[in-house]
Amino acid sequence: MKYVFPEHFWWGSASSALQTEGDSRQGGKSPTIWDNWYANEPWRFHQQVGPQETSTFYRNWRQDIALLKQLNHNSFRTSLSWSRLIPDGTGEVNPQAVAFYNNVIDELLAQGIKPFITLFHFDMPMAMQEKGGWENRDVVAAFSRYAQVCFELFGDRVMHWFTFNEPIVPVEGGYLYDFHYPNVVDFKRAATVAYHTVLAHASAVQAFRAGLYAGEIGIVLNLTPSYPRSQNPADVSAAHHADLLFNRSFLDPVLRGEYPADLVALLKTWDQLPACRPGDRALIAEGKIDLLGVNYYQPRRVKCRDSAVNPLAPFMPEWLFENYEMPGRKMNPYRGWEIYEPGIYDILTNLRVNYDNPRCFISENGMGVENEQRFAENGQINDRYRIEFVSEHLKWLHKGISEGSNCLGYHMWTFIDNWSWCNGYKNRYGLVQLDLASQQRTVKKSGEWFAATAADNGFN
Ligand code: BGP
Repeated sequence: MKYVFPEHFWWGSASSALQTEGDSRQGGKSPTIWDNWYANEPWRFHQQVGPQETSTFYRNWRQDIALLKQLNHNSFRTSLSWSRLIPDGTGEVNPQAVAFYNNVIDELLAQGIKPFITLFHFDMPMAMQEKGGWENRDVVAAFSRYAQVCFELFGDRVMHWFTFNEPIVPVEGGYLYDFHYPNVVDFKRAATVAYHTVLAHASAVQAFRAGLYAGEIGIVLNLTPSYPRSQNPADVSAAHHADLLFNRSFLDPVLRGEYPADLVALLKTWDQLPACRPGDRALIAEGKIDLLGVNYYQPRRVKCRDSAVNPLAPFMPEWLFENYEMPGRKMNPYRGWEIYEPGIYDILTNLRVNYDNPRCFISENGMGVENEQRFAENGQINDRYRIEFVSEHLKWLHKGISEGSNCLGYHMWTFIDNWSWCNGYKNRYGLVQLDLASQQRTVKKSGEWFAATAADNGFN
């Protein structure tokens, strides 16, 4: 069977500023939380390099955009760096950064590649974190002003904007599970950070609408379908709670313009509601988007708790459910994440049935692999596992579209092996192999496969 995708389908990949630009202290850029974390806490990452070691897109942008063209991309998402554009977070705009991003956007357009631009991809300027980061409501206004600066500078050419990439990740990593800066474990602070992120998103959307810019604005969410262990009501309720906390806490505000009533009731019950102000509701209602980016890597499998919680311990999501490893599940043997291709179809179906079928696209999907060099044949990585991973996901995506889902494209994570937040270069995701030391780029087999698929708008 041939899987043919709709006309004008977006084929491309995603990346982010900090993971690719390098030169993290050059060109007038100020440090982000990540630059500082790696500089100050190397004991956490003893074998890893920090974000200064990348494919150096800051200097290699022309060469890399030529490679995107070679891979038949018609669209490409990357982020702007707040700390490069406005080094102190709120003040003067850095002309060197403006020149760099103008070059990137103009070159993408010259090559027939639509620039999809994210405003914030995990990289909080240190200057803003010192003021409390997303815990401080003032950062909402600072972000909104940064967004307006970007719309003014680049809005004549960028037609697809995204306020945030995976806003739940800094909440989980930084305020719940201790794998991101600032390494706090406190649910109430996590809820405040999530709430302020939603307000920051809505303020940016409001400014975009007020400025009458061309094009559209959205957000990129990592949606993890939550599957219960069984249809037993306790397991189903556990899955519902996981969905509320990790998907719907962002999905409902941006698609429906309001929080789910049962999430609000849940947080009230546990005395975990963040502080709200008059006018917040109206602002959140203005944050409804034009386009949803869906990042999908793996599902969440949950069950009800087997044991009672300690009522004296601080509240955590795990009071409401437990994660569970489904026996016989298919694993990515090179990364440790479950592979469940129908999940992509379930997400699309949920959006179609329960959210009025929004315009959406798959904004990240991909397979991280350790020690990928072992699959090299005649100097090229023969990553047939990645081709299988992508084609199997695309089949389920195709099914979703054929049933009416309004999915407009598929972007892979990622174009070139890149630096990752907690893993450095351990897990490689690229369609193009990067030799970090020599900076040499070599297209992998999956890159050739992807280029052919994009050119044919489908595959057999
Ligand atoms: C997503 C992020 C990306 C990227 C990817 C792979 O959550 O948006 O920035 O890092 O995951 O994850 P990792 O590099 O941790 O394997």
